[in-house]
Amino acid sequence: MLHASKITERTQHFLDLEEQYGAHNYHPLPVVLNRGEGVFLWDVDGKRYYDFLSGYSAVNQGHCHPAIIRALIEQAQKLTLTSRAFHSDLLGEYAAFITDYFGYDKVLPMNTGVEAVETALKLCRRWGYMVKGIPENQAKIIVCANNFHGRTLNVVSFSTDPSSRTDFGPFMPGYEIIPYNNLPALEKALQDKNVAGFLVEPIQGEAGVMVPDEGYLSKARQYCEDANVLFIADEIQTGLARTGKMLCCDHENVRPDILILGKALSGGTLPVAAVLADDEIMLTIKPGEHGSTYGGNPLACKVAITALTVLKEENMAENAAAMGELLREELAALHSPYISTIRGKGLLNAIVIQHEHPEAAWDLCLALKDNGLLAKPTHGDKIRFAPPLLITAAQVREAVHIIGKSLETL
Ligand code: IF1
Repeated sequence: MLHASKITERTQHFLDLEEQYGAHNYHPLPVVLNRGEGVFLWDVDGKRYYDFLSGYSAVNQGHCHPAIIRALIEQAQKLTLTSRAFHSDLLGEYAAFITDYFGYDKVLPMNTGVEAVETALKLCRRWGYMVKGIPENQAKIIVCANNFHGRTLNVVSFSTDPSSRTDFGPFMPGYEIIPYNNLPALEKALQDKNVAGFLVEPIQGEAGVMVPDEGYLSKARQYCEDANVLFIADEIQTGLARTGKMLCCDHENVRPDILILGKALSGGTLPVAAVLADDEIMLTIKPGEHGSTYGGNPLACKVAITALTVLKEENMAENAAAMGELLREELAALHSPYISTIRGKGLLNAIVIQHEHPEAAWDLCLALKDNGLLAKPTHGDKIRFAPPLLITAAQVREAVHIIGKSLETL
């Protein structure tokens, strides 16, 4: 252990409760938070932190954004859920708003990101059978190695991460895994006439913010079009201004056939996800063939309209682009011997730690915590730096100062 982190009695009390009564399905940093505002979080001892994880990009608009919270409170006092057995006055308004916002015929509203991914995969298979004419149960969907699309059994069926898959079998068939950022591999896989779709993250977040080569997305999209295969973009983490454009696909003017959104669609208030597509795809699912209890609930609709509105009104994509440049420049200027790589787009960034001590990235995150900044390693030696998109230049500089000071403890 390179860094003995300080844990107060109050913090330890909450850690012990979780340890005793909560499933051990996470290994969080030893910090207990009870307040968030903008780029900041506070712990139970009143200590303030820069949030450099943003709820894995669910809090792009900043913690407890006033307009989003106001919409949440107002709607929560009127009507929260009708189920889809009946109509509400907000689903139609939201559907018109979000389809205009992203330029698609229709939206299928869901809750968590993985539900939206499952929905997109079902739509893709339906389109494959009903429109492309693939023989029944022969549809294939191409995915990339080192993907992260969620944790349901179907989705982990095509994960290449042992910790997501081991001892969860048997797995769902019909998926072909190819290397990410590899056009020849995609071109080869697309020769199979039973391929219905290609599911891809425009940047692989969990893999450690792997940014593909310039042109990868646009050429992949073109190859799919030529092969009559649906290009499905999982923008759950990269979308909603995080990478400096409203969608990461916008950097290459790529319009996915199926667009998957989640996380910041609610500004971090409640689970809201969405699948957008045109009629030829969306109408392959008929009434009663798919849905969920909370999908499209009026509370989620109201919050999502506001969450999307503030992204544009507060120019968060432009700020993410500018602040991301500044962050990467300032990190490079540290000239730290322990940072081997700095990469990212907009405010989705990661550094790769090089140090003989295998726990160095974790220990650095403990030092960052003690110095007032929260971040967490992904896959061992990579640390994601993804603050809320309203961060200012002065705050970026202060955060990098904290990172520099913390690196010295290594
Ligand atoms: C965890 C990772 C990030 C996602 C993409 C779908 C989903 C996610 C590109 C599913 C969710 C979350 C899940 C959360 C941690 C976080 C994560 F580390 F797991 F991989 F961000 F990189 N597509 N990502 O990133 O959305 O069902 O969770 O709403 O499971 O630990 P969800």
